[in-house]
Amino acid sequence: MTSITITPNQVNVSSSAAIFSVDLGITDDITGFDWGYVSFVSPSGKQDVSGSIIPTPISGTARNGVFRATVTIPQAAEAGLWSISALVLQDAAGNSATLFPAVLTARGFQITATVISLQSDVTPPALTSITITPNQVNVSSSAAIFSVDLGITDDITGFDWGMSVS
Ligand SMILES: [Ca+2]
Repeated sequence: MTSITITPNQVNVSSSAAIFSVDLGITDDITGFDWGYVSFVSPSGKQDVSGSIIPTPISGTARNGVFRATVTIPQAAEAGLWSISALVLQDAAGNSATLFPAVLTARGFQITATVISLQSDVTPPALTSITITPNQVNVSSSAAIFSVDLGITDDITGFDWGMSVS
C-alpha cells in the first residue's frame, strides 16, 4: 500500500444510497496485484459494507498502480464518521495481506469519511410471528418442503434480507 484516497470525503444518504470511491496505491514485486476488497464500518460498529477492488489499475501497472474499489453506503445508514475496518490485498500468486486500521493510521493514511443521514436506521428488524407449514412432511421417497412464514417489522428502511442459521 502506498496511498489511500477516499472520494468524496462526505456523502448524503438521506434519500438514496451513495458511493465512496477508494483509490489505493498498491505495489507487488513479481506477479502484481490481483484481487482484494475494502471494508468500512459505521461509527457504532453495527453496520459494515465492503467493496471489491477492481483488478485493472486506473493508472500504472499491476505491479505498481492505483486501483479502485467502490463501496455503497445504503440509504438511511448510520450518520457520522465511517472508517476503513479492513483491507485485503492478494497477488496473482495467491499471497494475501490483511491491513487493519491501526496499521493504516500509523502509516499516515486517511481512512475515514463522513456519512450524512437525516434519519439513520440503526435497529435491526424484529420478529413478530413464525408459522411453519405443513407441520409434518414425509421424506421416505422424496424431498419435501416446509414453508416458513415470518412476521417481521422494521422501523425505518424495512426488512431486506435474511437467512436461517443452523
Ligand atoms: Ca431498522
